[in-house]
Amino acid sequence: MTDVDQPLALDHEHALDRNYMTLSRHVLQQLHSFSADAQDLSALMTRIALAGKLIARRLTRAGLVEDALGFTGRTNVQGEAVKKMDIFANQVFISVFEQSGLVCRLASEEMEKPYYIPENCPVGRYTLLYDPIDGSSNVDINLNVGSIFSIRKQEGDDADGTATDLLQDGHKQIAAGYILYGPSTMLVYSIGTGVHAFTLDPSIGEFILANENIQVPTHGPVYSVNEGNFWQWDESIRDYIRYVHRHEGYTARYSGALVGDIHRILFQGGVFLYPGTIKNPEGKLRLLYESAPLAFLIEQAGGNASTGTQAILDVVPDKIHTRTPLVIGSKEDVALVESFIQEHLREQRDKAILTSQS
Ligand code: AHM
Ligand code: MG
Repeated sequence: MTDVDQPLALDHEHALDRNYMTLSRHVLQQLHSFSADAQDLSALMTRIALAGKLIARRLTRAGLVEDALGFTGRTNVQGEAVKKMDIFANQVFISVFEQSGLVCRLASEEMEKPYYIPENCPVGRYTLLYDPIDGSSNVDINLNVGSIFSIRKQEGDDADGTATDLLQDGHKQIAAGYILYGPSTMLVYSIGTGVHAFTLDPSIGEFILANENIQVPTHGPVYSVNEGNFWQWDESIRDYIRYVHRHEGYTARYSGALVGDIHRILFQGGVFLYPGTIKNPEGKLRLLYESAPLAFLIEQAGGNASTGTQAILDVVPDKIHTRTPLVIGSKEDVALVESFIQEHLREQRDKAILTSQS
């Protein structure tokens, strides 16, 4: 071997020694199977990844192209102002699942009713639930946003189009995750075999495995909450916040985009809270598109998610746009918030007993 060959040989080895694990291969590997169900899940994840790439591309050019930034002038089913990127991203998910043969229905926080793809329905056995752009108020200021997704198997033929089979608890999810549009685009998913993160390599257009079997620390320093709502909360939540103010080792982080805040907590530990307020006793976040998928993910990573009094995954919604309070993150930190809530409930019960006796 000549001296000239040597560096070339080394380069070649280095190119191969990082195992470029793609998302679709990873899904099949996780399931140890090439069964029809495994192939379906792999195909579903590949389509979600495609939606993520299309949205990421639009976001990176949002300041340069017409009609990417700002509001549409319309409000959605929850009465919130709709942004142009919300509509674009919502449509991207629909488009990538049309002609997929996999998904019969898509339900998103931007659509009042599920969207049916009739040509898929005879064979498409899955429903995709999603928040196309989570934290969309960040779009116009070029900060991170995300997409959240969840997959459920369709139960029954839903002939009357009421989608009542979606009104079931979060244990019915077979996959969930998010795409984070930050300095790089990351896709984090779980199909019930742990939590795995992929980074988009734009030069080859593939999501490449970055972190496998992520475990959320049992405790972390971060508490992530919109403290502007302090006087809107129940006293128990105010007491928890007073507690973290008075104890060392806590630090506040709040980005205005749930996906970014959860991503930080997944890797570094801590707790995210969106409690009920006087105006919205059930909080802001929607169970089927936000809280339940993230609860599925965080539990797979060894963390916890709760309404404060009930596990998020046990909550049965009464309509598809149901909201719930959310406390999610490291096990110990979620338990601490819950302990403040329990303490207040005990005090209220004791007071009620005393009043009834007097
Ligand atoms: P969106 O999906 O309509 O953007 O709303 C959800 C977002 C979350 O990403 C974020 O945590 C929260 O709303 C922020 O709300 P607030 O501004 O009330 O703190
Ligand atoms: Mg959202």
